[in-house]
This record gives sequence, C-alpha cells and structure tokens, in this order.
Amino acid sequence: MKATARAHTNIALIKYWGKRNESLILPTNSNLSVTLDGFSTETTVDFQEDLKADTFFLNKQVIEGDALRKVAVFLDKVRALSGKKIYAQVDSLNHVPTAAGFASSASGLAALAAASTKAIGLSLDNTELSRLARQGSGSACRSIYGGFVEWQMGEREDGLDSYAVQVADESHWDIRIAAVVLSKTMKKISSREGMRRTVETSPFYAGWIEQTSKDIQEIKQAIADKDFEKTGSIAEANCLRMHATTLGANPPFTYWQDTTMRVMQTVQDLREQGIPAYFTIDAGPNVKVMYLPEDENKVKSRLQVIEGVEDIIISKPGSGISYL
Ligand code: FM0
Repeated sequence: MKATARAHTNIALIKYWGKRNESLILPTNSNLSVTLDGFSTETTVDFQEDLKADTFFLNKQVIEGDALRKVAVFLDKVRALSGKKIYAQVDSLNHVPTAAGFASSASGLAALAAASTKAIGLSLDNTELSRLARQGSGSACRSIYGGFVEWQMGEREDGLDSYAVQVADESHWDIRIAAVVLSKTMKKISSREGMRRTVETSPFYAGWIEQTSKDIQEIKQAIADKDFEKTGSIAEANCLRMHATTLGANPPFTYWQDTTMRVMQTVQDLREQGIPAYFTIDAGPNVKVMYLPEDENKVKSRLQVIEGVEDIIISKPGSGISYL
C-alpha cells in the first residue's frame, strides 16, 4: 500500500500567527499565501503489515525524535480515518536548492497528507485533504493548492470549516518571489512556540488581529485586480505588524538579524528608485522579496551584494499537490 505525492511550500502574504485551538490547529485569523514553485517536498508512504512502528527518512537519512513523532502523530490521524491499524515507512525528499535552513513544514505535511491518505486507500477531496494537512502543520493546509490561497479560519469548535481555498490559480499573475538566504542563522524559536508566547503575553496581539481581518479583504481585491503596489504594500505592512507582536511578548524576541534588516532596507531603497519590490518574513531571519518579472536583473543584482546574503532562490507562483 504505497503512494507518492509532491507539494510545494508557500509564503504567507497575510500571516497565520496564533491558534485558537492548539490540538486541532485552528487559527485566530484567516490568512493568505502564494505557493512557490522553487521549493517542494516529494513523499512516498508505504504501509506494510509487518512494521511495528512508523519509520521516517528525510533526504535518505533516518530521522528520529520530534520530527519522527510529528509524522507518527499525523499518521495516527490517517489510521483513525481509515480504520486500519498499520504502520508505514515514509520517505521524503526536500527539493530545496540550498542547505541553508529552508526546509518547510508546509510542503512536508501537505505531501505527507496526500501520499498517506492515498496509500491507505482513502479518497479525500482537496477540502478534506486541506483540513487534514492543517492538523499536521497549519500552513500546510494552504499547500494543497497552487497560486494564491486563503486559509479560512472558520468558526466551529471542531474545525470542520477551517481549511484553505484557492483565490487565484498559478497562471493568474506572473509575479516573482526571491527567497534571500542568509549565511548565518542563529538558534531559533519555532513558529509553534513563537506564536504561542505571543498570543499569551503580547499586549500588541489584539491590534494585530483587528488589522489583519481588514488586510485580508483588501489584499484579495488587490490580487484580483493584479495591483502589485497594493498587494506588496499590504503584505509588507502585515509582516511588519506580525513581527512587532513578538517584541511585545514576554520574554520579548525577534526573528530578525542584522542581515535581515539590511535586506529590508535594500528593498525600501529599490522602491525609492522606482522599482516596485516588497518584502515579507516568516518565523526566521530569511527574507522573501516580491517583484515583477521585468525587474528581475535589477532586484537580483542589488540583493546578492548585501553583506551576509548567501543565496537567492527565485520562484514563480507554483502548483498544488500532485501524485507521482
Ligand atoms: O505561514 O504550529 O504552520 O502564515 O510561517 O505547525 O501550525 O509552521 F511567519 C510565521 C507558520 C507561521 C506564517 O506556522 O505552525 C504563515 C508563519 P504550526 P506553522
């Protein structure tokens, strides 16, 4: 009982930053991302009668500890859905053109959801798959779809109405996203821990929630209109507001490093010179820069000379899950 699926990672333009239910992974706000064609995970799940436990290989290396537990806990949900108590060997390959810490739980859990349900004989539609992937890692529910994707927070306690929908497919709008990889990264606070601490302790959190529900309505209109400056400026402001909440947490923290700020400054300089480019940053020091295809050379040449930048990986809007 074996199946293979591929999923691409995504970058949020309106961030998911906080849970209203930790065990079901239900968010405090609806959020929106672009699926990226430059980063993917390909996962084969093979359920075998003679296995005594799940095993997990990532890029051909045996994985144990927390990462294995995350996979096994997810497969428990798949077993419960199917009614079959059978363990699996999971083989994942991360196609990330660098070693610099860009592996993503979004593509990983989306590929795992697709491959494991198919392998065990369930046939879920994309809504069901998104809802299931969400319970592995919140941002994974968006990677079921390509293009521009909204995770609708839902209202129900049981999470049945909390899943992603496609806002526009990958052919809607040819924009580019450069992932700017920094050469040194410090010990990080996981997004899971960072968002928990922020929700519990940051006095700025209420302001974040209030503004984000407006941002998502506006950015959906801007994406429909292909209004790049509006889309970029809403995304950049939303990112800055999310990161501001972490400075208000107790104990306070930030994901930014010196190079993170140099990249942000360079993007703002590019705009002053008339080149529309905007940044966004997730729970780590690397920066993603959005721009239009005609500005690629100018943007790339400015980013790659920044001190502390190791690599630049360029994506277009990518596709949703596929079976191999
Ligand atoms: O992607 O605790 O999905 O909207 O990347 O596994 O549900 O790893 F910037 C932070 C992603 C959070 C914003 O959190 O958390 C976004 C973030 P989990 P995730």
